[in-house]
Formats: sequence, C-alpha cells, structure tokens
Amino acid sequence: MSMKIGIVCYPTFGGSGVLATELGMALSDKGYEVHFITYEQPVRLSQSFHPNIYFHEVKVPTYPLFAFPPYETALASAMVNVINNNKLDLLHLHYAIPHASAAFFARQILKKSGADIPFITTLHGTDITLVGRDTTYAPVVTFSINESDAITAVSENLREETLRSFPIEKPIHVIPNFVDVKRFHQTDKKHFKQMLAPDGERILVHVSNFRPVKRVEDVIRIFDSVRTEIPSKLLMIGDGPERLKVEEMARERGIFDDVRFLGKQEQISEILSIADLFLLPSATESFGLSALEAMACGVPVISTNTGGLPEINLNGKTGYLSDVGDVRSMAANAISILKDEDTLAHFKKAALTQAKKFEKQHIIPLYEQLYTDVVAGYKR
Ligand code: GMT
Repeated sequence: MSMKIGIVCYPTFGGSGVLATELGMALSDKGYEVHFITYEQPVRLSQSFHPNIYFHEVKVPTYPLFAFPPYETALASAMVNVINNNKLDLLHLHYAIPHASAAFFARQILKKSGADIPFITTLHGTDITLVGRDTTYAPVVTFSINESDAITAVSENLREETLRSFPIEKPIHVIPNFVDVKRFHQTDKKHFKQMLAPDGERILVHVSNFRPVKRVEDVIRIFDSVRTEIPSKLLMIGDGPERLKVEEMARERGIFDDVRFLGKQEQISEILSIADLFLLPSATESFGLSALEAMACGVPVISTNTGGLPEINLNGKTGYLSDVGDVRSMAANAISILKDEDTLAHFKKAALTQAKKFEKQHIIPLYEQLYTDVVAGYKR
C-alpha cells in the first residue's frame, strides 16, 4: 500500500537528518508521497529533485517577549496544518526531542476533529544517551516516546541503552541505519588524490559535526602519530563548536600543512573515494552512519568500541575498535592497516562487504512493514 508519510527531522548534516532524508528519498522512489516538516530544507534533499517529495518549512516568528522562540509550538502547528491539508497517513519522527512531544500535541489537536494519525519515533542517539536523559527534558521525553505508536532504535545498543535509561512501556524495534550503495561507492577520483596527496601519501578522513562527543582532538592526535611512521594527509570534513580548537591544535603541533579543514561538504562520497582510512574516535556513537558511508566506499574504519559501533565496524576485519581516548592504540591500529598495500586492500574489501549488509534495499522494507502494521492497528 502506498501511503502519505510525514517525516520530521533536523535538516542538518547530522546523522539523524541525513538518515531521515535518505529514507524519505528511498520511500518516494517506491511511490510513497513524502512530506518533510522541518525548519530548513534538509541538506541531502537539495541535491536532486524528487516529484513525490514535499518540503514544509516550519517558521518560528520572533517576538520581543520570546527569549527562546517556541519552535515546538510552531512545529506542532505545522504538523496539524500539513496533516490536514495533505491527508497524511502517518508521521515518522527522527530524533525524539522535540519532535515526539510536538507530535503528541499535534495529535491531541487533531483528535478534536477526528483527523488524528499515528506517529512513529526513531531514536537516533544523543536524544537518549546525552540530552534526553538530562532531568531538564527526561519527563517529556519519556512520556512522548511512550505515546508513540511505535518506537525504533538505530542499533541494538541504543535499544538496550534506552531501556536502561527510561521506563519504556512498549517494544523498541531495532531498524539499523542504511546506505545507498548506488550513491556511496568508490569512484575514480585519482585527480583529486593527486592534488591532495601528490607524493602518494595515504589519505585519512574524519567527517562529523565537530561536537565535543566526536573527540576531534583525538583525530588530530591519532594522525600526528600515524604521520611519523607513514607519509599521510588528513581531511577534516564538517564544522561545529570544536573546529577552531583543533585547527589551532594542528598549528601548534606543526602539522597544519598536512591537514585540510574542508568544512561542510555535500559530495562526501567523492571525498571518501580517495580515502584510505576513516577515523571516528567518538565518546559515544549509537550507530556511526558516517563510518558506514565510508565503508560503502571501501574505506576501513578506526573507531572507538562505544555504543553501536561494534555492530558496524568489525574488529580486525573492517578496521579496529579501541577504548574511548586510547589514542595510542588507535594510532597503532591505523599504522598496521596502512603499512602495506596488501593489508590495506584486504581491509578495504572487508569494509565494503560489511557495508553491503546495510544496503538500503535490505532495510527500507523493515520500515515499510512497520508503517503498514502501525496504520492498520491504529484506532481513532
Ligand atoms: O544523536 C546525535 O548526536 C545526533 C545524531 C545526528 O543527528 O547526528 O547522530 C546520531 O544519529 C546518527 C544516525 O542514526 C547515528 O549514526 C549517530 O551515531 C548518532 N550520534 C551519536 O550517537 C553521538
């Protein structure tokens, strides 16, 4: 059954917004009508036109009284309007805060006119592991997750973590993140490689939103050790609060010429096509979508062993996992992968094989089945 789905997400480069956008695009390719409701056009949506996709911008007018413009109120109102005007069948919320509570509010309003619809909440990570469990938010987060008609988590670890941290009264379905291997695959970009690493240096890549949880300083430390043994370059992709600090750190260490801070980039797969190794030393990572996208481009991963990362990165096969902060081990592992062509080729192949297990055509049907079950079981 083809449905009309409302997708609510953050429109940014962050993984939850990326995943939600990729899901919307995949659903539209399968004939679903998809309505994105968020405050800006989602980044990945701007890259191509999809006739079945609609974008509804949530506007939050300012007012002298508002020290904090009430986004949640504007979002709930937008949900009501979009659901009414487009006769949606279902809302799918990505990242609980504040999307799940706004959806609950919208549904209460819609119930008055008999036009309410079910909503599904997908938990992505820090909505549970960092922000959500903060007492400032926890009562609302717990309530609105429990009011969801279905709950999904992007990894087994996140499911367990959620059950440990919140009194959840419903099953949590694990639907792992996915990758579109038609877009994320290695392409011939030798000319880029030649420009960035003219003497055949290895290329290491880090992609993130440079928040403290990503431990970008560890990326610099790891690279600093690796380059003493193996001629290499580091590409830092993304932007965020830690960027200036690590740029300064690279300067202080005298390695700035070997590190390029490229900022936010949309064509990540082109950059990953020339990469030899992906670094993800996060303090916590419920899944690590950026690592999966790297693996789909045949790039092995050096990561921490936190959260859901061991479900994606297989120690000694697709890369290595170390304790959070164990820079020495991460650097040693990186060197062991990069030291000779055969070892590197072996890890690259295994990374690609593993990524294929998370291809979108394996995962999208899980969401479709859930949508069908939730809509069929929903009592107005
Ligand atoms: O939870 C966050 O930090 C935000 C979120 C995002 O929007 O970037 O990232 C999370 O969701 C991604 C998509 O499911 C996961 O791949 C990331 O591992 C997860 N981030 C963390 O757990 C830190």
